[in-house]
This record gives sequence, structure tokens and C-alpha cells, in this order.
Amino acid sequence: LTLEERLGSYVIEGTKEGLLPDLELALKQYTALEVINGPLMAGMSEVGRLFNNNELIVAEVLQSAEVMKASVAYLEQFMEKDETAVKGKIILATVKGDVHDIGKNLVEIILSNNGYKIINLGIKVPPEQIIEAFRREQPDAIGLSGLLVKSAQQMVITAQDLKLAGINAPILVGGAALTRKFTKTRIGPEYDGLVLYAKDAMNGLDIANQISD
Ligand code: B1M
Repeated sequence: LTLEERLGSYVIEGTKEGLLPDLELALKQYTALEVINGPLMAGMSEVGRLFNNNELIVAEVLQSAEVMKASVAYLEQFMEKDETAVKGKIILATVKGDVHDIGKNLVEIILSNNGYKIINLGIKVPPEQIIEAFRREQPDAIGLSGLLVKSAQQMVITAQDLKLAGINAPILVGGAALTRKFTKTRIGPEYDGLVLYAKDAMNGLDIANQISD
């Protein structure tokens, strides 16, 4: 197997044996983020495909997620850091009913490496908890993540509840089940402030930078 194939297969097989030496090797050719977005994400997509075909069970997907998390935790130290003054404060949450947090945590790493103070509320976060955190922290924006189809609908509900609470700070949304179109036509109209869709974590950073400019 090539190095790239091996990196993907650690995620697919859910094994960490040999992972660290291969990550070190990969860093000689790629940036930390390229390793994540390339071979590791390719492995995760394959896990999603196999799971969808009933060729993997949840316990196996969990092991794949562990490998992805361990890789990101190791690679984090090699990511570019912008040590300039704080650009803003952002609350992050995976919406109610959804436990997927690898993407959200990647967004946290990238934003905090680039001058943002992040308040990470974790997973399965109901709107009430986001509203409470908003009042306490007074952030510049709210980031919502969700991977399940029902999470897209939960984002609509969350936006409605935030509006009812009188909140109109920009909302940044992302996650596999979401599209730009859904964001624009279904979430946006339910909210008084901006609702912006990010296709990946770097795009999330670009959008955060645009908002904070
Ligand atoms: Co789940 N799962 N899962 N899962 N899982 C999906 C999402 C699924 C598509 C797999 C499939 O069937 N093909 C499917 C959803 C189907 C649907 O809704 N139609 C699914 C399912 C069905 C489920 C369960 C229901 C399974 C079950 O129990 N029977 C269950 C749900 C539990 C729940 O949430 N209530 C479940 C559970 C799990 C595990 C716990 C085993 C594990 C998650 C572990 C964890 O996160 N701690 C897991 C995993 C790993 C996946 C897949 C395989 C991979 C997700 C992932 O981590 N990707 C996933 C299939 C897939 O996505 N291909 C799948 C890597 C990550 C870096 O990408 O999170 O997309 P992602 O983030 C991206 C972008 O989306 C974006 O940036 C990141 C890249 O830079 N982004 C943002 C994300 N959030 C953002 C926020 C932003 C900006 C950008 O701003 C705020």
C-alpha cells in the first residue's frame, strides 16, 4: 500500500498500529491539514459508505472515529497558528439529538489556532443551552454542527428558538447533511441575523474572518 492508502486504512480498519510513524512520514510531504482533508477524510468517507451498506456495525465505526480523533489530536501541534490578538468569540455546538463531533472539534482547532476564543458546548446541545451560553458569554457568532438528516431540521428549530430569545448574532452552520440551499431557504428565513453555510472547517474560518472584519 502507498502511504496515503495506509493512512486511509487505519481509519477504515479502526486500528492505530503503525499510525504514528505513518503520520510523521506524511508530515514530510503534506501539511497537517492536508493529511486530515486528504487520506484520513477519504478513509472516513469509505467508513460511511461501508456503514451505509451494512458492512460495518456502529462499534466498528466508533473505532474508526477513535483513530480519526487520535490522528487529529497528534496533528494539531503541527497546524499553523496565528498568534495575533483575539478576533472574536464563538460558541460551538453539535445540535440536539446528534453525537457526531469530529468535524465540530476540527472547526474548534482551526478557529482557535487562528485567533478565535471558542466556547465548545459539546454534543446533543438543546437550543435552551445555547441561549443560556449566549447570554453568559456574549459571543460574536454561534456555530452549529450536525451530520444527521434530522439535524438539519434541528438547526431550523434552533434558529427559531434563538430568534424568539431575541438573539440575532451571525450563525455559522456545517455538517454532512446540510447544504447551502437548505441553509438559505430553510434556516435563514427563520432567523433575524445572518445564517452562513460552511462546507468544511477552513471555509468556516474564512466565513468567521469575513464576519469579524
Ligand atoms: Co454516524 N452517521 N451515526 N457515527 N457517522 C453518519 C453521519 C452517516 C452519514 C453514516 C451513513 O449511514 N452513511 C449516517 C447519517 C444518515 C442520515 O442521517 N441520513 C450516520 C448514522 C445513521 C449514525 C447513527 C444513527 C447510527 C446508529 O446508531 N444506528 C448514530 C447516530 C447517533 C446520534 O447522533 N444520535 C451514529 C453514530 C456514529 C458514531 C458514534 C459511531 C460515530 C461518531 C463519533 C464521533 O463523532 N465522536 C459516527 C461516524 C464516525 C460517522 C461517519 C462514518 C463519519 C463522520 C465523521 O466524523 N466524519 C458518518 C459518515 C460520513 O460522514 N461520511 C456517519 C469526519 C469529519 C471530519 O467530517 O463531521 O462531516 P464532518 O465535518 C466536516 C464538514 O461537515 C464540516 O467540516 C468538517 C471538515 O472540515 N463541518 C463544519 C462539520 N461541522 C461543521 C460546523 C461548522 C463548519 C463546518 O461551523 C460551525
